[in-house]
Amino acid sequence: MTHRHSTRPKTALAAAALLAATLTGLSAPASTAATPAAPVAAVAAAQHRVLFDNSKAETAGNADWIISAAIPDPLVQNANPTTEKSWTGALSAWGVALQKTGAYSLKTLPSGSTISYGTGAALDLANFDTFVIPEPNIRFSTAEKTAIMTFVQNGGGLFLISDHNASDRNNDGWDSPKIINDLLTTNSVDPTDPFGFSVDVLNISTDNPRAITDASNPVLHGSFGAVTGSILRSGTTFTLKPADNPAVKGLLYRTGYSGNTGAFFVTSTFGSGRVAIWGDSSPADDGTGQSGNTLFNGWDDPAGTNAALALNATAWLSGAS
Ligand SMILES: [Ca+2]
Ligand SMILES: [Ca+2]
Ligand SMILES: [Ca+2]
Repeated sequence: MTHRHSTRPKTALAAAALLAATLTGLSAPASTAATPAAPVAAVAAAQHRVLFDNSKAETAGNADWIISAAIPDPLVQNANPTTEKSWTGALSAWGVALQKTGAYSLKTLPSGSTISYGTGAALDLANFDTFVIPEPNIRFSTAEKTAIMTFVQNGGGLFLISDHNASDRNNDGWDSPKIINDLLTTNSVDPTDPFGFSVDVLNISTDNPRAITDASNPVLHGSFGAVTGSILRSGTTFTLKPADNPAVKGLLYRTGYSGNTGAFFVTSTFGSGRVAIWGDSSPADDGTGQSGNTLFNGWDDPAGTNAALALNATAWLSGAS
């Protein structure tokens, strides 16, 4: 499906920038070429655009699901991050790992924003390849549901993370399982399980879900490493509904489950876009973030290969694999 990116002007722009960088490099004196060339090269290579959502109370309670406290642009906090602590947020390990490849451009949709598609705004979904919604805690509006679904239908990548039942961190009556199921059943584009799964309304205390065996799967075997398992620490699972969308595929399962029940990480396609969903926010938690939050390092937990799973999935959603 990489064809969906070939028609976008960014490819030509990136090629032009690369050519410009090459020409600059050729003409620059050897004594000064190394230092100034680095940021130019990074810009030229940044072709996968990922937007992380923070418009749905993703930092409520003990959640701190942001890649950086600098919003919308994490580079304002540190333009050349070296470790997850270069950026502040419990998802900073995720963001920094992508940034360090030089192949990603990352932004965060600020609190108070409206998710849009096709408005021409700088943070409109049409300007991104992938949209990550890490445990939403506010229900999407009708217009936002249309925007998300149309974005995916037209080739966008959507990465959803659900937490467990009764995880309403901002006490507005809506938690992430309920919010995601609402998206899947009441939207103007396709309200009948468009991606072929639904979120189970469960609170599973602990498990270490394992990956299926599929040597050719780009999420389980991607450029960020092999995925063998993940961790579940108060989370949920998914029920697959291939009759609604045969593209749905369970990649990791809760212990004792397989087939259409108990899936912990699921991928699918819709229109020309791609979708991934994870059944817990804990695996992406890198254990450090803004003060006042109780965080745990799931990202590096040896009981899972959570970094590889998050990063490979982001790459696949973005058309990078
Ligand atoms: Ca809520
Ligand atoms: Ca959890
Ligand atoms: Ca962090």
